[in-house]
Amino acid sequence: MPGPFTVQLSLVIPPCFILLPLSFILARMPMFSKAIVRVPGENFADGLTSVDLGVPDFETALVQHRAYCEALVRCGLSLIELEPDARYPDSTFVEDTAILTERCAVITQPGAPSRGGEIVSMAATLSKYYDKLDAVEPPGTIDGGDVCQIENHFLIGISERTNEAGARQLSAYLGAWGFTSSHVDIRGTAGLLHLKSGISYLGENRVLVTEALAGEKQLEGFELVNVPAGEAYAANCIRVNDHVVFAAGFPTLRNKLDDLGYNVIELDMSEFQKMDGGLSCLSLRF
Ligand code: CIR
Repeated sequence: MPGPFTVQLSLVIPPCFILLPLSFILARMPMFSKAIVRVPGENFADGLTSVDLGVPDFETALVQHRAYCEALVRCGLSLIELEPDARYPDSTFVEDTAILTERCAVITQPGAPSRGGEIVSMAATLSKYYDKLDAVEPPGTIDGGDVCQIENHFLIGISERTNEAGARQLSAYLGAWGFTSSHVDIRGTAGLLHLKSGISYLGENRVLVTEALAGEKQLEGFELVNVPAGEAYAANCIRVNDHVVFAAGFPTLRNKLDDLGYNVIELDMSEFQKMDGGLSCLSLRF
């Protein structure tokens, strides 16, 4: 029989908090043990892009992707490597197809029609690692690139790819697992495909941010590391356990990270940049 104390607790604390171990509730940077990656297919250059940097070279993209995979292994991750999928030229950008956390997994609803089918194989893969998969449904759309986890809080960008309905669905799923979230409208911010094109969480209460997003109210209270003008592409980097994986060719920001004491692994991303892809979008880490 539950005593009066138990009854009182369940009245004031949402059930998800009662079920979650204390370690989940304490703020901390998630530690990752695995990453899902997908080798680019030969028709990678047929994917979507909004930049005018030329056509990517497939062989070079393969070399860069291999180096990316090796970097994740160096960070302590074991890789789940998916086969190229020629039906979806953008499918190497696996991050957009799911939101993975240490508690739950949500299949997205990619905002670009040509990418919608990518979620099918991702759901099949993730079902091997998560007991239950939530999924954002139409008319909601959401790309993983718009979702930035900051400890137990998620910033969700409303963008050309992610609409309000999709963001609301994701917030509801995350809320059920004890996470909080808030939405950031980036539709008026030039040059940002996704929220994480302009922001990365480094851990230690520190956010890397481009000038365009630096005044964002949701970032008050964080230590902001400002991305210099001309190095905006490097704002998309990933903290993976004890390392920060970072795009090569952005020396001012690289020096700042060194000065802050991060263990930086630099990678050449030129061929992915030509297709609007950043470092985070080439993997799903969990
Ligand atoms: C696209 O436009 O969907 C791809 N060419 C690039 C996606 C990059 N994804 C990401 O930054 N999360």
